[in-house]
Amino acid sequence: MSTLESTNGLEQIVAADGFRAQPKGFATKAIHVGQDPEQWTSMAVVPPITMSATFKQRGPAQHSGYEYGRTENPSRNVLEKCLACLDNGKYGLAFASGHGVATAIITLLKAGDHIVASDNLYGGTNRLLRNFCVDMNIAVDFVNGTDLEKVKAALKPSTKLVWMESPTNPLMKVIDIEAVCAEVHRVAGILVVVDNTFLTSYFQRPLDLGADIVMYSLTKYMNGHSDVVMGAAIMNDEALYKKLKFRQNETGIVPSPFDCYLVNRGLKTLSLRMERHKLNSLAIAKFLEGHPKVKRVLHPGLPSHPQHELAKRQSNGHSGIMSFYLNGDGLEESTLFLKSLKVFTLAVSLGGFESLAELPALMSHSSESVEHRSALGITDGLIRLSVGLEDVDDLIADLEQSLNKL
Ligand code: P1T
Repeated sequence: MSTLESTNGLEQIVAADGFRAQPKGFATKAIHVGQDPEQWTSMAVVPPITMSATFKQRGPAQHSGYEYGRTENPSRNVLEKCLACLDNGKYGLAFASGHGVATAIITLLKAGDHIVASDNLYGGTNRLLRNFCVDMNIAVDFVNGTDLEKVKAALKPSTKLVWMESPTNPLMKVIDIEAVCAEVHRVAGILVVVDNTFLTSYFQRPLDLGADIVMYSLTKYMNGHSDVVMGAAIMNDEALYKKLKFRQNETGIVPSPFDCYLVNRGLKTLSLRMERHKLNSLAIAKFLEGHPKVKRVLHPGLPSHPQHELAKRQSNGHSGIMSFYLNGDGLEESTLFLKSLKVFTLAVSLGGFESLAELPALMSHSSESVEHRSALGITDGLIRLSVGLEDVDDLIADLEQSLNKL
């Protein structure tokens, strides 16, 4: 069931859960774009995996468009076209990991430039910005992205990049992407990068909200099967695409053709998987919110979430990622809880078919300083879940038996 609502004069379809309704055609695009069987002589319905590292030339510098596997690869091109289309973007580029994308984007900057980054990012991204950028003489300021005034105040004449995730890892803060982009773009020459890993193009399309680059750790939902490490960047601007494509080849941060095939296969079920992740995670969030051993649940689909209304306006739903604070904030309690889980696996990463649980303070965000973590609220009692596709009753029973141990 859906209704029409008007926000800022723009009509949007609202789904029964209050989020924007999914635009039509997503699943069809995920299954077909970039992979018309007429493109290859075999007419194979499944895009062939081209492992060849090099390609025959008819004469010197007379190649078919494919010259060398690092520069171009047919399996990678299939995936890149499909990824671009799913984000309503013109151009897609695949990289060897999510961090590979981030590194390639940073190489667009030069010494003396400045980055404004959200204070809550994946621990590894935070580390890359704090160490690598600073070593390259690129300054970085971290600000609370939910506070537009703070973002505005952090911009300098040397600012070239604004970097954010929404929702953030692991605190699930929702940033108003449209408002940040509008503010930042008042100044010419600053790129806004949105890491859309947590929601995927199925639930949120940052380019439509004004971002210049949307980036992914494809390792997560987009592949969805926890068997590939890969990343991607999607954009509309041709000049930017050409620069980043040049860097993709120049730095050599490219994925293997086989991995491209796997991610392309994963995309075929993205819409189905995300719908199930959404249902399972919301049921679990509601269960945890009513549990006496739980202090607070962070899930943008809950009315108690501080940016619940924004999340509904900005995205089409929420994935399987959520965090919660146990009543006791001690390591002993969180360790006992995590070690008692039987269906959830204690591991970093997220977005696969299987349910995972982890302790950000000691795992995904352990590279951040204690001061930074405690200022943000990444305490020893904060648990992050990646709710998978198992039967939700089994997942709830698992959480319950583990909470009962405390
Ligand atoms: O692992 P890699 O494919 O390089 O992606 C890094 C990355 C980028 N952006 C976000 C939002 C991420 O969550 C990650 C990786 N995150 C984990 C491994 C984790 O456990 O949070």
